[in-house]
Amino acid sequence: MSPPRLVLVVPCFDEEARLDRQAFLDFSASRPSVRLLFVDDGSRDRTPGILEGMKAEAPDRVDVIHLAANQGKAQAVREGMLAALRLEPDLVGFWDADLSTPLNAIDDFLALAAKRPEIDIILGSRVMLMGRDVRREAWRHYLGRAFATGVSLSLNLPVYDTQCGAKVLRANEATAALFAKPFHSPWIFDVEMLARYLALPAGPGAPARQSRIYELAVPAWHHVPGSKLRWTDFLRAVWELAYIHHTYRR
Ligand SMILES: Nc1nc2c(ncn2[C@@H]2O[C@H](COP(=O)(O)OP(=O)(O)O)[C@@H](O)[C@H]2O)c(=O)[nH]1
Ligand SMILES: [Mg+2]
Repeated sequence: MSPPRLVLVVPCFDEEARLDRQAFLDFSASRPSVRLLFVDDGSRDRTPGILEGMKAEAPDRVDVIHLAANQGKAQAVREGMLAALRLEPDLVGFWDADLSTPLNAIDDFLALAAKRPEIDIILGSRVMLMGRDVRREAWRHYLGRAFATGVSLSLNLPVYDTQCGAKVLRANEATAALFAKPFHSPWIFDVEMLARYLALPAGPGAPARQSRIYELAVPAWHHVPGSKLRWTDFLRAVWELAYIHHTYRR
């Protein structure tokens, strides 16, 4: 069997009520070059059984990893990405289980990765542009804008949205380095991942790291109820941003 072109990691914590198993199975049947790798993050509900059922239905397209205890999204994604890289695909990525970003958006990521070989990191970005269908809760949108501005200043990076749960990376040494060690910022590991990437040497003759990150405005993004995030988490995120700035930028 040839290695998959993309391994997509889907972290799942207590997702029995939200997981649209059929949407994932239909998607994987229609994209043979994509392999789905679910990480059950110590779920206490029926998520583990649902994931095993999906794997039984599509054993060559679906993998499942079970973490014994809940570790949080950062570590669940990290474990998934390390396992994904071991399959030696061209691309690895992670995607929120609630499908706030619909799976068919993957085609835009694949097209961009093919067209721009120098790009290492493609960040899904929730921008309300005409012709896109981006529906966010107002309070999260505005807090998110304020936070993104903080990230932008702190990393000195013109980034619009670091927190969209849809990201694809080229599988290479640089990407492996991003996930080699556990993240220190469980709430905004996406930002820490970018800070780690920017801190890597560019390599002789290679374009600057910053120019190898691309934000892709997703065609659709819908707020899905059931998020465990509260507005107080914004304060934790700000604290973690200060940590990241201190550790990686100074
Ligand atoms: N909240 C939360 N999500 C987790 C955890 N571990 C994995 N996840 C997954 O992370 C993704 C995002 O979760 P969600 O609650 O929708 O966060 P939000 O979209 O940022 O509000 C989902 O795929 C979750 O199943 C965890 O410990 N807590
Ligand atoms: Mg969500």
